[in-house]
Amino acid sequence: MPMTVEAVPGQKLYLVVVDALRREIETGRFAEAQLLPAERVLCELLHVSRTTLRKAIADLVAEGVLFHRHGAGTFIQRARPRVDQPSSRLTSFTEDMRLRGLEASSRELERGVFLPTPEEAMMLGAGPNERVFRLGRLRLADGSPMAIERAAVPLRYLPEPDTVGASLYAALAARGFRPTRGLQRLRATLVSDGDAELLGVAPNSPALHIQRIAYLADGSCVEFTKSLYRADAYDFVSELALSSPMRKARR
Ligand code: 16G
Repeated sequence: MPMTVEAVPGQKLYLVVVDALRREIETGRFAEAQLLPAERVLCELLHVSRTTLRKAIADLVAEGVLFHRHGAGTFIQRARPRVDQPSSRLTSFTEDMRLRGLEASSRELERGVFLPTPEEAMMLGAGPNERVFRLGRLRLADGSPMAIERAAVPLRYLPEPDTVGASLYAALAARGFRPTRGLQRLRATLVSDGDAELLGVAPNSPALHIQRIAYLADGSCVEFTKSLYRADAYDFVSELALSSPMRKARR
């Protein structure tokens, strides 16, 4: 199917290419591969120069329609699941996605046993020589990147870290250490170049930085996790109620 583009006088050609590519993507032209054809092929198809094509692609990357994967090419961002997440429930990513009918998966970025960083030791209440299991993952829902999570768990709760499978909470539960209470701190941030590439967003896109400290029923700290959630993928929803002293005061 030809895709020749033409700019009317006064119109920038690369913007016409942006519209043409967006239209083709929306109608599912490249849907099967999710990979944009090579520059050379697109230039021939559209009868435009590489410079024009690159400018158009850069615009679509900034918009979040396309993303570059280093060494692999330019990909089409699939329609992203958007998730409402109640901020008061201590659930795991796997459970959250399952509840929404989405399939959770992960790409491991780091897995190993380390001496804790000063921050981890402080947050986990671990001694400086107590080793921690560290697990860094890109979390996906139905194949779309949602978040980067970097978790640290004192090794005493997971002495065989190699046995941790798809769900960290399932592994903790299997040993009787499923956290029962958590504290979460959430703030807005902008993603760095490296994290942007993993999340499939433009560098400096907005994101939610979340820090979770999770405890066992006896009050000991079992998890310290720092996460970076795509701002366009997650809405954190809080239920609000008048606190009891205020309720009494109103009677
Ligand atoms: C959630 C938690 C994260 C926890 C993970 C376990 C937030 C912000 N974070 O993503 O702290 O480590 O679940 O998920 O909700 P998993 O059991 O699927 O590995």
